[in-house]
Amino acid sequence: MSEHEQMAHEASARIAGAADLNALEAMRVEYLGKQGSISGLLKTLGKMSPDERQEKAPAIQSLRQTVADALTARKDELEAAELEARLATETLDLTLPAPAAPKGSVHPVSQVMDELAEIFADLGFAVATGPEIEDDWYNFTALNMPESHPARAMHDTFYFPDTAPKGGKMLLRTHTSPVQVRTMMAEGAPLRIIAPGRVYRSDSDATHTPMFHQIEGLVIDKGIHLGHLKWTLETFLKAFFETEDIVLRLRPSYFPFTEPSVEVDVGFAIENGKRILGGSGDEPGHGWMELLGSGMVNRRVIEFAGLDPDEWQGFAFGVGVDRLAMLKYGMDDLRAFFDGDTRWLSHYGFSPFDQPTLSAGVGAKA
Ligand code: 2NM
Repeated sequence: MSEHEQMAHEASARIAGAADLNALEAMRVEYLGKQGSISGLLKTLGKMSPDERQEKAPAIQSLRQTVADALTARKDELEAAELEARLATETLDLTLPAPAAPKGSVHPVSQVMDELAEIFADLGFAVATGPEIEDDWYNFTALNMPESHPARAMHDTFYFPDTAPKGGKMLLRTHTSPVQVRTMMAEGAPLRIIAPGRVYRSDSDATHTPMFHQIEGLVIDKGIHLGHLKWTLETFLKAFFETEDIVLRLRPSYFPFTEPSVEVDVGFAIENGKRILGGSGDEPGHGWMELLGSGMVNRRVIEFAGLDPDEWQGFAFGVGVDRLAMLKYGMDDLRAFFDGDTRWLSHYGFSPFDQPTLSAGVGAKA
């Protein structure tokens, strides 16, 4: 065996036994680096005569090639072994639950608004909307509350400095009734609408927030009377609370926009200290809870809206959406509705995927 074959043999054996990639790199530098022993041999070729070089070069080139091949082969082996080791230790447990993705929920007010829209749609009511910044005339005058009317003071109105086109100041609507006036004027009669939305009154405590939600309903047709009002409210409340056991009490009241006006109470019982809707409020241990206001639309309002009150009659009602949500879903502090606390929302919020079964619907329990 020649001197170079001997060197190739020894180097190959050492390289094949390199313990890791660091040891292998040290060997590459030792043989093939700038100062390496094989590099040194290659440099001697430059100083030789052409004849001598022709004779010695093949053996040195062959040595360099053998060592380079050995280095590559061992490097592949060590890298494969390293990958094997990582695959063996860095396992992923695919049976672990995935981290929960944050998800939104439907606010109870939105949920109840949707439920109400669905129930009234079953009864043939369309949804009407209008501006929250209103003209004094639509919010008050057209609803039979002239400038000096004491009911205006009861509304704790937020006014803007701007003068309204029809006189008075611009304001934040105190109820959604101006939507009903606007719809009567735009569409005429007959009419069956609900007007849901935000309303504003300067008032704030545990049961009042300066912004709250209301739904008002309006039916204008020929020969409409209190019986239609009572049936409609009874049917709506039974569908909303998903029980046939709803007893109403209609009490005479006063609103400037209705005549006669009736306040509607619903009977409740007390179970484990909690009010449960159902039954007559006159039973021992029962009571009546005021739920909404309503009445036959005042003929002056029908006139203001441009219709002939001798031809068209109607009933109307108004109810607080936030209050309905509290009653149906057992929430006790109105202010929490508008704090935007995501813990409260994730506790009381609704899944958007439940929308097809919003409520039992009208007549579902009959
Ligand atoms: C209520 C009570 C009674 C009402 C009246 C009207 C309109 F525009 F048709 F005249 N809309 N809503 C009404 C009637 C509202 O809320 C307690």
